[in-house]
Amino acid sequence: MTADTAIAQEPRIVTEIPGPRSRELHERRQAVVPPGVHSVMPIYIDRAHGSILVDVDGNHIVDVCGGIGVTTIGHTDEAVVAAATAQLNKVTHTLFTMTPYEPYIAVAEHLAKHVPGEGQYKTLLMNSGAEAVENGVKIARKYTGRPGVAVLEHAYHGRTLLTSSMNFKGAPYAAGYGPRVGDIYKAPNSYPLRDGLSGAEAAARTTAYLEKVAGAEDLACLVVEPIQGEGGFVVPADGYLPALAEWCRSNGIVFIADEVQAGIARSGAVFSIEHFGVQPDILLTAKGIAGGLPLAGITGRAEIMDASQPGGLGGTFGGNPVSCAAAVAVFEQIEAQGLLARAQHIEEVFGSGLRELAAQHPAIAEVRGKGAMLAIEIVKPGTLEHDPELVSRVIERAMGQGVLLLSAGIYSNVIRFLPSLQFTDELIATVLRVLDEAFAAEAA
Ligand code: PLZ
Repeated sequence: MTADTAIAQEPRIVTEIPGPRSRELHERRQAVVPPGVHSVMPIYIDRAHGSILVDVDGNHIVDVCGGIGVTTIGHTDEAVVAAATAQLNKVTHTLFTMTPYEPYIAVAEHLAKHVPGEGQYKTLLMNSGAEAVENGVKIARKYTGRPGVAVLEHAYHGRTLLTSSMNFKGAPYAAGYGPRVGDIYKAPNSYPLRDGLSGAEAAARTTAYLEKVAGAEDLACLVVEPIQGEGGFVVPADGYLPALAEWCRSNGIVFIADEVQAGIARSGAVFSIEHFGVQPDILLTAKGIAGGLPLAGITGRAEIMDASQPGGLGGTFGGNPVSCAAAVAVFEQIEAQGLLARAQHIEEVFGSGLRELAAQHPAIAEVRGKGAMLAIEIVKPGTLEHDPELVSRVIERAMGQGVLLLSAGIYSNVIRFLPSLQFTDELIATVLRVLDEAFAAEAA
């Protein structure tokens, strides 16, 4: 079996949405899958290629979500499928901490090459974004000998017990699963649309808060998404991240960039932190790194990574050979397919189209983001009041036209766009037209 490259890269709706087969599967699922595992769109997918999902009813859906920023390179990219298939046929598992293999090293080399910073960088591989965050915190604690974990308001870091305690949004992620993990401090972030602060002012507010509430000398790390993902694609004001990094450096705090959503070419740079001129001590990757297979990286300065004792780090599936082979292909394809330029092109075309929409529809308060990580924040016109109902109605209308969109933001007040880097100008035009019609219909 090879990838279904024949899938036409356009929307095609042939049944009601969800269609009869999706509804049947959804019914079947109720008996065996708990409701805590909620699916935003109960449309069951059969196959996919490039930027198109084909559901079990034969509907072609334009994927502007990419499994939340995972299929950055596109669904079933041929090079990724070939590399993973070849590895699958060679060896699928040995456990790197038992009897290791080369692809793990190759991924670590790619990460070390791309992470912005001088000196030696080393990588631990795990399976998921949350595990990357968990291990980043462990490693920082071991290195500093301190307990405290600083995070920012509006942040999202995962669903394990530690990471769900780090998320800004307690409900639904941590509610009912307590006691929550202690020694986590949630400091104000930079949110230019809403706080009106310069980067320096916002950073001073963040660090003053942490010095008062946590005490800098108690902090092992500050974990920051350079561009917040679930929080609503919040791009911090210029100078904010460099000021935080400098403050961390002068206080012996490990600066951890959570690049799980923004990383791996999505933002138009391999890592989104590059846009801000910051060299992180530890950089976390997952999602897009292996083109859809589970893999996560914790890449840090050698001195920090080397502080952990042999046996302190790892896990059965961490750095699975098939995932590693896929990740190597992803890194190779970033260059071979000019994916950074593709992301920049998407920012230009999609971004300017969204700004045109914002000029016509007063519910769009702001267009923001970088590369193929773009968003619009939705408000009641003339105010900064959130309008999550409008967000969900626009998303529903788009789905009816075969365009899969996703919300973001603490108040579900943002529509985010995470197209693959294969997203064509025609598809961008389709999404813009569908949005334009949806906002016009809602305003009528
Ligand atoms: N850090 C910045 O965006 C995952 C959540 C999907 P995992 N975000 C999408 C869902 O509904 O569970 C994320 C992230 C950032 C960490 C994570 C966690 O990554 O691979 O989901 O564990």
